[in-house]
Amino acid sequence: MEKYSVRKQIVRMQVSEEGSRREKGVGLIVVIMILAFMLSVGLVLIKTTTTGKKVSANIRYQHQAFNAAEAGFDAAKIAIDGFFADSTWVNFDGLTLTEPDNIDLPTTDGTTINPNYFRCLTDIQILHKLDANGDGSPDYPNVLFFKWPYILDESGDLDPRFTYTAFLIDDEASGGTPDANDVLMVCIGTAGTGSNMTTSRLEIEIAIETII
Ligand SMILES: [Ca+2]
Ligand SMILES: [Ca+2]
Repeated sequence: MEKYSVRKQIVRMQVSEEGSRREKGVGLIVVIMILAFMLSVGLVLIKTTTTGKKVSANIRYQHQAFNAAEAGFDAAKIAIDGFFADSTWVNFDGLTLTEPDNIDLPTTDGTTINPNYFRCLTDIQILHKLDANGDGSPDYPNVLFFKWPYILDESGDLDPRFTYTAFLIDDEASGGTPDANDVLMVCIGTAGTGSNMTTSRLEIEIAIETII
């Protein structure tokens, strides 16, 4: 009997030892789970913070590109006002962009969509098309401004990241009665360079106002 009871005790001890080992195991798993949870929360936080930064940087670039397009409109309007003031221009006839590849025509033959129509192209595609040889100057006439920098950086030099491009498009190129006294002004603003470039486009109808 005694022998049996001792054995039983030993068995109990073993059981309780196993129990405490299991508790330790559970504790460890809980700790690991908490750590994993904290780690995942940390990862989510880091991801959210980085994404947030990216989004705010994108919004900032969008604003800067839009500001650049607006600056392009202001500069082009001042230049055109000057051309009319000194009679260099009398109307918009022959001063709109037609090259390359009939960029002002929505269709190639009246029915087939022209893939080179400026509204079928992204801003970056238009900029590349206008300067295919990449020397920084437009390869075609009738571009009022091409990638024109206008903001000074910290050292007082023009910052190449912020530019505007402006040209005129015949607003009746797609049809309608030609009117040389009105035209569509297209302004493309850029912020950033290379693959980090953000662009913005403005299309504004302008007309000659006769002051009597
Ligand atoms: Ca060029
Ligand atoms: Ca017109």
